[in-house]
Amino acid sequence: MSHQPALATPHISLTPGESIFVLTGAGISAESGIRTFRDANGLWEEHRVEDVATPEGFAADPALVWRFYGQRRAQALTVQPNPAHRALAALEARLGPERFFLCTQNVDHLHEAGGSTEVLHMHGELFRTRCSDPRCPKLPFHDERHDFPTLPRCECGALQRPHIVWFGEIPFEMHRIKRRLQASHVFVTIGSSGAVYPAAGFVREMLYRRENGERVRTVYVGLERPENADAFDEVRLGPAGVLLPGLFAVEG
Ligand code: BV8
Repeated sequence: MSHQPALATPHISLTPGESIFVLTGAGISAESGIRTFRDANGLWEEHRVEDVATPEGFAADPALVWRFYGQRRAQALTVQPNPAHRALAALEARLGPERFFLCTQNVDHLHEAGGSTEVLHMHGELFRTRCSDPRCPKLPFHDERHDFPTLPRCECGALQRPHIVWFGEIPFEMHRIKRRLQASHVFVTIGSSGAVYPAAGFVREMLYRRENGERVRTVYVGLERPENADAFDEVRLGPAGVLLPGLFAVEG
């Protein structure tokens, strides 16, 4: 396993027929001005993210949780995608949906704003709201409200909640994620500390495939070594907005 970022080959090359699974975290939006969790932790009303981003936190103080998400909506409305988002959109356009799969842990809209057309938000989306009652038939809807003088309620009478996967809840579309993990040749994580599961465990699925004799490659791209660095073939250190443009070389 080469961890020599300075000696890493210049490109991540994709030969004809090879497919890629890209997992992104808060680090890819950092250069757009969106706080990562590592620096957001404890900044939100002196609460840890794990405290306000849980069903228990919402049940205990829904007004605090709506303030937390309202602040993030307001901030996200002021930012633009950065060259890293655009580089992934260009790669998607070059490879097409069969060979390129983008799964993000981020709840912001910057991948779409940067031109990505198929984005799997495994932890939900900041600009969508849903009814907190799982029995209510009303579907999640686009919502840019960020100031809540009174708690928002569904027509059914139940509180509305952010359409976000909180700690202790099951991420969305895990079956589709697993299928693409099983089918991809190259796995790249961009800007994630590797602290949150199951996302931080995806790279190990690739290692299991290699132990079964499959030829797979894994690369981490980010500012610092992630907690799961040892599971990657390569760790490339640097800002995503600088490293991503020109990182991929598609052959044929
Ligand atoms: C689940 C929505 C069961 C909220 C989020 C004990 C041990 C292990 C696991 C657990 C445990 N106890 C509980 C668990 C499970 C728990 C978990 O992992 N907890 C952690 C805290 C220990 N996980 C869950 O509860 C998940 N659900 O497990 O259900 C299950 C699962 C599968 C199947 C069946 C049952 C649900 C987790 C989802 C929680 N919701 N987001 C919101 O956004 O408000 S997670 C949230 O935190 C983000 O979405 C993101 O995923 C995560 C933060 O991670 P990162 O994205 O990595 O961000 P971070 O700030 O940490 O790192 C940024 C990185 O970027 C850094 O490395 C930095 O160096 C780098 N960077 C900075 N600038 C740049 C850069 N890189 C490049 N360029 C730059 N410019």
